[in-house]
Amino acid sequence: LVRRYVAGETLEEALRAAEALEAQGVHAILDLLGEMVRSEEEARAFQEGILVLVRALAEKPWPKYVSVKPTQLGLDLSEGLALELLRGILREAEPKGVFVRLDMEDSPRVEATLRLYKALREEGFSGVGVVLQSYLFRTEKDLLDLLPYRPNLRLVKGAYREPQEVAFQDKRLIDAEYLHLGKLALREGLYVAFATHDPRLIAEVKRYTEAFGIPKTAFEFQLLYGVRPEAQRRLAQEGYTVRAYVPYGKDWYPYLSRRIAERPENLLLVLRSLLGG
Ligand code: FMN
Repeated sequence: LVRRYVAGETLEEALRAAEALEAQGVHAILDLLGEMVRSEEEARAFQEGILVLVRALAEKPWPKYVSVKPTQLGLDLSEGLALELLRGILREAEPKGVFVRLDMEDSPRVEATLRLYKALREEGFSGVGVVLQSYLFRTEKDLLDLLPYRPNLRLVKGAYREPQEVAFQDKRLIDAEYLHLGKLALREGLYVAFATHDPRLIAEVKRYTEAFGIPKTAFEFQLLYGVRPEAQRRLAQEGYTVRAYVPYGKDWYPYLSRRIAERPENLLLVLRSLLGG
């Protein structure tokens, strides 16, 4: 079911997918699917699931990396709860060398997510990163505000449907802003994860970094599991660090809905897999 985009329902299946990626020189970002929880118990259960993941990864010889969503850890119930649960994850992850990426969700949650990131850094955690979205008008200012934290940054276009009051709607503007923000971050010396499948943007990042002598160790590419797998392998063969975002778990519906909204052709693939193709 939906196997192209989701590694499976269990941690074991996700670890097998990660192992297969490793064999191709691509590293995994493991993501226990879940978001927008409505009770503290659910948030705590997700924290426990993420801790199980962190402990399993600690045993692996590969680069260890997870993504978590603030609303999976109760952000909509209370920012304090999300901070407490994140802190608990970082206390285990950091000593085990597991990097924790705070995914960025929709625009009403951006401000609080940035506060969580800054609070964790101010508490002394360093193995945590943030995401910025080029479709939001506010993002350049957010990037400038984050500079003193020297963030490990993931740059994306943005996956949520946002109103025209807060976000660019035109793909050309979103792309132009993406490159503008990415180049600004690189010039500032930040480590940037360029998370996109867009061949034009990937080519421009390669061109820009080559032209300015920015080494391949100063940035990386990230793509989603099942999307352009051949490009993932090729980039890795070219000597770039490449990570694939590997979602697993039972809560796949919102994740797949966003993938279908991005590329309506994806619906066909999903229907085909539901029909047992
Ligand atoms: N979108 C978000 O809004 N927040 C995220 O945290 C986020 N993380 C992503 C991580 C990876 C590895 C990738 C590849 C994408 C992520 N996205 C995220 C989705 C992008 O915003 C975008 O919707 C998707 O990549 C399709 O656009 P593309 O043409 O750049 O590939």
